[in-house]
Amino acid sequence: MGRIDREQLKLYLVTDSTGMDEETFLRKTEAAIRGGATIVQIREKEKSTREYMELAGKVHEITARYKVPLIVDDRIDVAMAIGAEGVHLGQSDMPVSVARRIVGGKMIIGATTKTVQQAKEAYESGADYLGVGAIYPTTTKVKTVLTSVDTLRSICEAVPIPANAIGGLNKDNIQILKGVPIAGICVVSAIMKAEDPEKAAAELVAAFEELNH
Ligand code: TZP
Ligand code: MG
Repeated sequence: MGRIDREQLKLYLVTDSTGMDEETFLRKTEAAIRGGATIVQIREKEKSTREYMELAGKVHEITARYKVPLIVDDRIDVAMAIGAEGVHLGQSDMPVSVARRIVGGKMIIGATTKTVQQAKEAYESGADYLGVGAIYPTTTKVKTVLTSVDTLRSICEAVPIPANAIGGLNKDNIQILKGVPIAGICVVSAIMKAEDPEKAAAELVAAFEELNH
């Protein structure tokens, strides 16, 4: 069996604690899981290593209760330290091949890829899933360029591992992905900035399932 099932990628929450106190952040994250988030990535760009570890540990306590995998953005050390299920690596992070050598065969590795060549390389290096985007412009702090839906489709068709779309996605605009063989959608703001993250997550799951009818 693989390290991750396609179904587990259906609604991929990427967290962002910016502008929230910790209690609110943890409450929103848990609400999103109750609403249907199938996997969670903790993504922190400003925190010290110690702070990142501590917050990731708290998120892991929540995700473990719901049997949802926790992925740590950027940092294999933090992921290993807290016993997270996985790590997510971008094109400026540690190469997937090196990370795979360090973390061993059990940990999930996700990779951000924007071209078919990057996708093939990530797959051949041991990545388990891909994140592709940004599909739409995003308000989340990230260094990224837009990726076309055509490129997303080509990536899905070029590699046997599942790929998710990311970037500016919400329940009202994912129709653009209809017919593209993605495993799921990754969202930050559509859940983290929602008044009711549980409802937001449930609506995103419904909208995604609608795409596949
Ligand atoms: N990578 C590409 S776009 C993005 C990342 C991390 C941010 C997506 O955030 P949002 O709020 O769902 O647009
Ligand atoms: Mg990164």
